[in-house]
Order: sequence, then structure tokens, then C-alpha cells
Amino acid sequence: MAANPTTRVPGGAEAARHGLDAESLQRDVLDNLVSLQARYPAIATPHDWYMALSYSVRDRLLLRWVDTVQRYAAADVRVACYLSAEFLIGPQLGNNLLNLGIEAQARAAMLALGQDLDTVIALEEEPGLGNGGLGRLAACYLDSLATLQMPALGYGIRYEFGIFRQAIRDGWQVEETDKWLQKGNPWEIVRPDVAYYVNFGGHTQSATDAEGRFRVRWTAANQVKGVACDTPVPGYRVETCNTLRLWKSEAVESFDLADFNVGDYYGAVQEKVISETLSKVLYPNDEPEMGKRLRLAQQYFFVSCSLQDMLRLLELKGEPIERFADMFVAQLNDTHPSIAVAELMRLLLDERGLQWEQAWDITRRTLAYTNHTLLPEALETWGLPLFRSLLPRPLEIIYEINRRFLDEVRQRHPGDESRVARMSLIDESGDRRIRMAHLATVGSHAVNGVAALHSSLLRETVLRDFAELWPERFHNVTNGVTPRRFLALCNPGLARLLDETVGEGWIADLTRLRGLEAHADDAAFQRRWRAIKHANKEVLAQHIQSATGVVVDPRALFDIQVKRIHEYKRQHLNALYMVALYQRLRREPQLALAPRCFVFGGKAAPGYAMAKLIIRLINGIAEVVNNDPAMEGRLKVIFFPNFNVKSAHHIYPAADLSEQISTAGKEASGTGNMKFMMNGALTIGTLDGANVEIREEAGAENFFLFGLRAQDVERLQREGYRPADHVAAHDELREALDLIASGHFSRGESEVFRPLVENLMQWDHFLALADYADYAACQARVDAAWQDPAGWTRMSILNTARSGKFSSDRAIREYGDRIWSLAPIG
Ligand code: B1H
Repeated sequence: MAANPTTRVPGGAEAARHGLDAESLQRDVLDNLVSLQARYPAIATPHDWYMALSYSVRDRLLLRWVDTVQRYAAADVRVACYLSAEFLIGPQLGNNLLNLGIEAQARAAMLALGQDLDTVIALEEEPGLGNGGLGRLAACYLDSLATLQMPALGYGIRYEFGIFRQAIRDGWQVEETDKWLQKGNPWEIVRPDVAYYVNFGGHTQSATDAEGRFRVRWTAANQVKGVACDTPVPGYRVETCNTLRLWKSEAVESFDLADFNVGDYYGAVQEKVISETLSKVLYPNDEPEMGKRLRLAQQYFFVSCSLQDMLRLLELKGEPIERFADMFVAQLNDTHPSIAVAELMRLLLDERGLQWEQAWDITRRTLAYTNHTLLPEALETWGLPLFRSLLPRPLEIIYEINRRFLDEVRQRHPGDESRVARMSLIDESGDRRIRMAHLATVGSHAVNGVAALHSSLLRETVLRDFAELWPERFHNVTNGVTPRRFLALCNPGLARLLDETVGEGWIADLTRLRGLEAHADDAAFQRRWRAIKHANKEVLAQHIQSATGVVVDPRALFDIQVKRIHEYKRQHLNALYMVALYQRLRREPQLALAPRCFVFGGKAAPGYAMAKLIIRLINGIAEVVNNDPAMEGRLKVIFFPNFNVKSAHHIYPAADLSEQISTAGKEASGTGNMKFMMNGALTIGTLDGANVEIREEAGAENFFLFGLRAQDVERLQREGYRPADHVAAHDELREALDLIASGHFSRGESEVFRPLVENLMQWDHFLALADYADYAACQARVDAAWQDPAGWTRMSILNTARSGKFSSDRAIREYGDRIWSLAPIG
């Protein structure tokens, strides 16, 4: 069990000794301005000040960082390694100041230098090393691991280009490259001495070694070098500072001298270029793209480097190889790192000479797998020819794992060959493909889903046969988010009120927010609560105006849906409702509806045409509604471009209503839903993912529930769903679809939205039309509730008060207790 993080960062004279006071900060910022940026104050750009301050803050982390690393190197400390292809860490400066407890000192120091701290913080480029929830979850978990003082390392890829920047042109999404490293990254320490070689291609040969043991040699066609790039991860007000280690690919040698000498200079450089493209760019999909060789190479590259690094750390600990699983546990963030099963086996068998049984025992005890999706199209598989050509030796190991595993299945279920085919690591039904979720499950001692509903569905559907075979290996760990970034940092106004009301302890123990319940009906407290929300809405209104040119009134109900754009998340259901509202208001201008401002944000995968069309639709509706004088003071529609961690800081605190309207059974958990709740937004949502638990915690009376349940969805789809029936039964819905199809929101061009409307009318794979009537009715309840400010504010307070469960600290304690057997070390 993790200890309560009570070790506080010193204040007063203590602070001065640690350089944490304003005066020494100011001195260092000036020094760094000259020594690192080569600038003096009069000519320093705002970015120079950002760099000078960031380096000064990083310096203050170094001592803790080095101490922490040293402690983990000691024997008998098990270290949790979080393997993830994505870490969406967000801007670092503000968060590091918060966790160190030196925000006020930094503000004073910068003021003395004539600089405004908030302006400097706002300059930081977003490290967009992830797509969405999965990558952000990994970042929240690193924050909690450090705060709970648990020995941990994050391992991933240092993409040179993170998620693209989204611009909106003529209503369409346009992707622009993300150049987050262009001006340098002050948080990163590159370690050329921490580097490993990774094999690709070629062939294998087996032979018997001198001691008569069977050994396999993999002769690779080429090798890539992975170099460690470290980012410090300080815990909140504790001495622990963990490491996020991201691998950058490099050519093995800058110049292949042999080639150079025979005159193939360009050939030698070419090899270098190919090696270095490996960690160049993040794949911008929130589901896998079929058959991308470079993606598989990225996965193997970072997994191999990470496992080799863990083996090296084991040596540093002075522990024998047999102790590997006692010293390390590796959590696989979805299947993207699941090649770790084969790679750890390879390293233990081929490089360390272990026997199969022993290697397999170590591998299974080391690895644990988190599943993040049940959507069939998002379950990762790799075609055999591609896999074989890139990773011949890991493929042989996978075959052998499969052979032994299927023997076990046959022993348990003699004659049940259809079960064997279902469970095999290789899907033989069409082109033969490796099922990465099966590989991860077979090679792990624990498998978990990310919300209670998701974990049950996982056991009942996708991994049913496996849960039958090994029920004890299946767990649920409901996701969580860090209250440091997503409450304390992004909502300072509310944070001050929380400090005053329940004491500062809530930041490290979010369940203390329960203390707010006693104030939920207090009129004076309610007024302060509303004033804070209003101020946050004013800030967001400013950002909206500068991003889109549209002026919105902070007194309107801010109804917000921000997340990746996907049909299962049903932004189009929300859009249909906006169109219906617009028509109602046009017909009946006297209608007593509360003024609403709908805000959307989120990126579409560049190749996902329907998602891009949904963005176009929202922008089309926005253009019409926002320019219609009859809608003035009643309705506004905003598509906030380039939603990312940085803009999220302004969005969650300003929300009144959180849209969590995915088709039941499709959203594994959601984490935005938790961020909204903490910041006092009410949720309108289906019984999907973590919404179920949010409603349980908040109380059914403080949650706007609508829609089909997961089992209804399953039944409807099994029995034959006919979307047109729902349209025929609902005039408002039909009129909304007709208006969209008429070209009203596409400048008269009726072709534009035809694919969307036709898709809905014919297929509607995610049952938007089936849920429409109930959604609209629920929105009417929202409207009525909003008209009673005291009642609404009470619900808002209770949502924040009861959000404690959704802290990532709780989630990480559960991983530590149930899956990692990991103790914190103070
Ligand atoms: C989630 C992904 C994902 N689930 C493939 N799956 C990717 C799959 O680049 N790829 O190939 C990237 C991402 N992401 C999300 O994980 C779920 O949809 C959310 O419901 C969940 O909250 C989040 C964190 O668990």
C-alpha cells in the first residue's frame, strides 16, 4: 500500500538552502539567460525567458532526480516500468512549479525581471506525444507514481513530430506538422551513453553451442541504435522525481566506413536516414492502421530498447538474471508494446542462455497487460509476411509460445478444435495474422480493463475463452486522472476555494473533497462557486474569440464535448440535437430555452473521412447559427481548433455540461468525463465506460442519464436495427436530417453531407438515431435544471465533492496492490 505523501518541500530558510526561494531563482534565471540563451535582458525574447526559467526549474529537480535514481538502483526495490507508445505529457513548466511548490517564488522572480509568469508559461510548445486518452492516461499515471513515491520508469518513443496541429479551413480539418522541438526542449536530457542496438530483418540459424545447448543466432539485415532521452517527473511536494525515458532512433554509425571507402557515400547516408525515420513521427490514429511496417518497427524498437535497459539496470542492482521478475514489472499500455512477450523471451533465451521454462516463468511474472478497447477494428493484428520479414526471430518465438499454449488448451478441452482456433495467437481465418491481444494475454500474469463495465465486457466477449482458462488473472482498474494538472493547475480559482473549505490535503488525497458536501446548500458558498465558474467561462470566451473570432456570452450554459472525433463517440448525435434546437428557435422565437453555447474540440484521424465530415458539419452549423441574428443571445456553436492538453486547461474548468454520449459498450472508460466532473460540470451521458461509476459516485439525481444500455445495443444489433424507423417516428429528427441534406449548412451544396446522412439512414452503426429521442428529452431536463441556479450549483458542488474516486492516485494504488506488488519507498 502506498504511503501518504507527506514529505513536504521545505519553506523559509530551508527553501533558500535548496535554491527554492525567489531571490535565488531570479539570479539563476538571469545567469541562464546569458549562459544558455546568450542574451541579456534588454534584447531577450519571451521565449528566451521561458527557456531561462525552465532550465532554472530543471536544475532544481536534478538533485531529487539523481537521488531517486540512486534509490531505485538498490537491490530489493521492485520497479514498475510503464511501457507505452504514447505519453501525452502536456506542457511541463507550470506543472513542475506546482509540484515543487515554487509557483509563487517563480512569479515573484519573474516579476522582478519585468516578466509575467503566466505569459511565459503560455509560451511552452505542447509535447504532443500521444493521440488522446490512452497517451494522456500514461502521463497521469507517471504523475501519480511519483507523487505516491513508487519506484517507476516510463518507457516510450521520443517522436520528433507529435500529433499534428489541427487547423480549420472552410470548415474542414487541415493537418499541419507539429514542430514541438524546433526551439529546443529544456526538460530533456539526452544520454548518448545509454543506447542499445535493435535488429531488423535478416534470417536466423540454429546451432549447438560449446556446452551442447541449442542456440539460435539472428543475423539481422540492419540494426538501429536507440538513444535514451530522459524527462524528469517530479511528484507533488515530495522528494521523489521519477524518469520518463523515451527512445530516439539513430543510425548505428554516422557513416558506414566500408561503404564510404568503396565510394558509396550516398548509400551510407541513406542507411542513416532510414534509421532515423524510425522515431520521426507519431501515427495519428486512435486505432491501428493496417499493415504499416514502420509502425511495427517503432513498437519493436522501443520495446527492445526498454527491456535491454531493464536488464542493464538489473546488473547495476547486482542481481542475477533469475531475479528479473522480482525486480521489475512491466505494464503494457494496450497491445502496442505487446511484442515485449516475444522480445523478453528472446533476450533471456538467445542472449542470456536461459532454458525455455525458466525464461517463460520470468516473462509471465514480469508482464501485465491493460486492454483499452473492445472495438473489433481497433484490435491490433499483424500479417505474417510483414512480421516475418521484419522480425524473423521474434516470430519463431511466437510460434513456439503458441504451440505450447495450444497444447495446454487441448489438454483442458480435448477435441474442442474451434476453441483452439479462437484462442490461437495466429488468426488463420483469412490471411494469417498475429493477434496481439492474445499474445499479450498469454504472456502476462495480469490482464485488466479500464472501467468496471469495460472489464466485464472484456471477460465476456473479446477475451472470454482466456477468462475461462485463467479467471484469477483478470482484473479491473478503473482509470483516473491527476488532480494536480486537471484541477489544481488548470483551475486556480476553484483550487483556492477548495483549500479554504476542506484544507490543502485534497491535492494528494482527493477523497477529502467530500468535505464540500456540507456546503452544497449554503447560499454564500454557492455564490462563490458560481463566481469562480463564471470567471473561468470568461477566460474560455477570450480564447474562443481569439481562436475563432466568435464572441460568446459567459452567462450561457457552456455545453462541451471535447475528445477525438469518432462515430462511436457520437459528436453527430450532439450535432443533430443542435440542428433541432435551431429549428425550434426559428419557429418559436418566444421559446423559453436557456441560452446555450455548444463547444466542440477534437482531432480526426487524417484518413478517417467520416470523422472529418462530422467536423465539417459542426463548422457548417456554427457558421449558420452564429450568423443568424435570430439566434443572438440564444444559441452559439463553436468548434475550438486544435484541442490538446494546453487548451484543455482552459476548457474543463469552464464547462457547465459534459457530453459523454458514446454508444453504450463502446467507450472503454473515458477520462475527459472525470476531468469535467472534478471541475464541477454535470454530465449528460449514457451508461458507458466510467460514466457508470461517475453516476454511482455522484448520485443518480446529479447525473443526466439517457440512452440504450450495452445489452440493449447488443440485442438491437443482433436482431436487426432499422435506423429509418426511428426517423419516421420522430418529426424533429427527420427535419434535422432533411435540413442537413438540403445543403443548409454547406452553403447550399447538398452533396457535402450526403455520405453522412446516408450512412445514418442506412446503417447508423452506433445507433445515434435510436438514442436521439431519449437524448433530446434528457437535454430538456438539463434545460429545466439550469433554470434553477441554486439546484444546478448544488449538483455542481456535489459532482466535485464526489469525484475523489477518479484520481489517478487511487488507480495507481490499485495497480500497485493488485497487479505489481509494489511498495512505495519514502
Ligand atoms: C483508447 C486507444 C488507442 N483505446 C490504438 N484504444 C491507438 C488504440 O495509435 N493507435 O494505434 C491509439 C489509441 N485509445 C482509449 O483509452 C479509450 O478509447 C478510452 O475510452 C480510454 O479512456 C483511454 C484510456 O484508457
